[in-house]
Amino acid sequence: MLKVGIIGIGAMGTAHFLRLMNKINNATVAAVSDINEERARNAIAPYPGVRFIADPIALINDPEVEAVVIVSADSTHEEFCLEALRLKKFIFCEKPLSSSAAGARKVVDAELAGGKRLIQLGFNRRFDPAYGELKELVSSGKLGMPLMAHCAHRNATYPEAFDDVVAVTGTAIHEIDIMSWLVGDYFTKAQVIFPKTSRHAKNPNLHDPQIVLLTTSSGMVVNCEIWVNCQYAYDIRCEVLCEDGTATLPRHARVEVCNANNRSCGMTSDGLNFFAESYDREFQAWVDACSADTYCAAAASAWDGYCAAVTTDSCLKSQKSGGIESVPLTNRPDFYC
Ligand code: ISE
Repeated sequence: MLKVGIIGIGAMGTAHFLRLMNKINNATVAAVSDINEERARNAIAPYPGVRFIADPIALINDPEVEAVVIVSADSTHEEFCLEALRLKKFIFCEKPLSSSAAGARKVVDAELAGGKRLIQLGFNRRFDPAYGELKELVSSGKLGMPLMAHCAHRNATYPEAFDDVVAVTGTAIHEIDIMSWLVGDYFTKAQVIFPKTSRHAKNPNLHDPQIVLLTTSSGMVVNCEIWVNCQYAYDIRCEVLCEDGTATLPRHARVEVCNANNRSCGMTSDGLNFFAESYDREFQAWVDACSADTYCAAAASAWDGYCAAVTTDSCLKSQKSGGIESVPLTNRPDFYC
């Protein structure tokens, strides 16, 4: 039974906590840490065996904690990864690996220096069955070479504190990772374009929607619409245009209702619910890998987190310049191949 410590028990941390306690085989949560003690104590109250440890560094160092799940604020991921790496503990870190490419590189270098792959990054869509099917089809070559892709990432609403930076490092980063994984290529150019902004964008430093235009090393172009206050639901779209046809992510697996001259289909505003199956699968894969003292090859690594961070840095640059920015990626070390 793998004993896990969780840092950060907000909405996503609580969902992961409940998942580990109730759904995932061969794992249990030994302790949690959060800046909001009351929130953490409420979450663990039904589970008397779980301890609250106020200091996240103390949680990572706790002898009972064999593996660490990092779901705290994005700006803390780097520090907690570095501490867990120092102690050679297994890590599940939510994206982003760090708020900057330089920070992500530090984590990669620390993992390389330790000589063992310990980090699994929470790019959950790699475990989503529909994305899996899309990747299989595109890689099979049955539709010919992929030429371009249209993606849309829509959140019903976004917290007021979130701005253009988070729209890229917290939201567009999912599109960046999944599309690079889907077509097996990395991005060399990035540009961000601001259309008209919705009145629902509450933060004056948020342009909403925005278009992130990415070009892969082989010349494929991926356009991603990032619209985080679309109001109507959580909606993720992806259409890959290949030489001999197109492949599209199914819109939803909900029952369609026809009634009173109307055809409708329910949607959800909750991304955790939308991708629930992928989260379950990524956590089971992580626990199985840790228990076998190895890493899950199907999951995103620290290197993937670094590639995504280099790409988001270029997007942030483009938000300011308005131009096309290069994505300065270096070769993947053999350690991550
Ligand atoms: C959030 O951090 C996520 O990971 C969600 O999947 C995404 O839809 C949302 O925009 C992010 O803020």
